[in-house]
Amino acid sequence: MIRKKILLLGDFNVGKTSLIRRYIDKTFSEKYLTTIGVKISKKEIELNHEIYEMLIWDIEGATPQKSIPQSYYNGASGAIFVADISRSDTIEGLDAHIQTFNYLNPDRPYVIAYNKIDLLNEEQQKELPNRHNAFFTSAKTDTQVEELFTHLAQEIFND
Ligand code: G3D
Ligand code: MG
Repeated sequence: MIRKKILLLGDFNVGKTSLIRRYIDKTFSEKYLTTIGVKISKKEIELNHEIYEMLIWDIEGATPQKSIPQSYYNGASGAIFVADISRSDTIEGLDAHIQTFNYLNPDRPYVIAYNKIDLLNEEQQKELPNRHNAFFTSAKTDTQVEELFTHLAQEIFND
């Protein structure tokens, strides 16, 4: 079985853990690395009649980006960067997260989740940021969550 490590990155409270919970079905298993406050969730995905496994890494609590241990990044095949669409500071914060990841894991695919899309009204939804590989997700209403993870998996496993 081919197994790949995927990181969830983004500011505190944007919905990283909620997206993972929404994506992972009832057969998930999880493991705690309590020493560094990282939770790893496992998810199998079928692509082109093959089963692959994603190990999805998530940091517990409010860890400032500068204090994320290098071991979190080591060996990652891809990443999901999450912002809260209703909080511009978390959108502005994306680039710093992406830069750090690109520096430590050059040329790895990633996707962006502008999460909490359910909080925007119709008017606001017409003026969404336009960015490559971006998805407008809601962990609350289950919007584009499957698509987000599947797109990244395709980029990782189909290369
Ligand atoms: P984090 O892991 O990035 O820190 P969490 O974020 O997944 O812990 O979510 C932070 C808060 O945002 C939680 O609220 C969670 O319920 C809420 N949230 C996550 N995703 C969405 C979403 O798509 N829409 C809405 N409306 N809320 C969301 P609480 O109140 O439990 O702290
Ligand atoms: Mg969390």
